[in-house]
Amino acid sequence: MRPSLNLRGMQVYKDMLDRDAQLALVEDVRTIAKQAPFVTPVTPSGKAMSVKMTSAGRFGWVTDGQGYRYAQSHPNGTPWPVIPPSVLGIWTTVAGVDRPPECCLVNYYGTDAKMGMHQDRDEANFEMPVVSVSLGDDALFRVGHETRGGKTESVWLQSGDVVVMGGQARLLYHGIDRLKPNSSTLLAKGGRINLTLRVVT
Ligand code: MD6
Ligand code: FE
Repeated sequence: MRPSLNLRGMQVYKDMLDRDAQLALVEDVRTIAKQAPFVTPVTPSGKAMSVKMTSAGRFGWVTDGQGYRYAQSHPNGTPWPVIPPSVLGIWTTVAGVDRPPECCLVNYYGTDAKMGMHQDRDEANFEMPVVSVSLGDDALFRVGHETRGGKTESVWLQSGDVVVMGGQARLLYHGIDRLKPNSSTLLAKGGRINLTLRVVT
């Protein structure tokens, strides 16, 4: 499979997942959230983030008074659910590496949610890419440089799109500026789900 678009080295596979595959993933997310409910993360400065988060896999992403980190259990004490086979299949198709993902972070964006510009740099091996899957409403994805600031480029990510952030692009700053409300009928209550897959160790 070839990416349909390259944004500063980020490979974007437009429309990789058809409607049935997207609906199956939403069901998988519901199953994950039953065991590991969504929580509102709090930044180290004490602000609530606008997205809600949960995880699957050996590691999940948690925030607490000490900041952000990977943890082997949900804040409620239970281990994270396993990463669904459907999600592992996406990784195998596009990641191009011989290790499976150890974390599937699940972000839910309500209509007004966004994510500030950030780097994904809490993993041990930057030769391992990050793969992201978009479900639901369109989202404006902005990509910059390895340091903050400078000229940026943006693309609207749509339901079924998959992004691979690897190689030279692995440490680029990126974020979600805003959603386009009601642009998708996938989620009955609207909003967007983003899955990000990572090798952590
Ligand atoms: C999002 N994505 O699409 C936020 N990170 O909601 C990310 O932060 C991201 O899309 C690493 C690699 C790809 C991504
Ligand atoms: Fe990210």
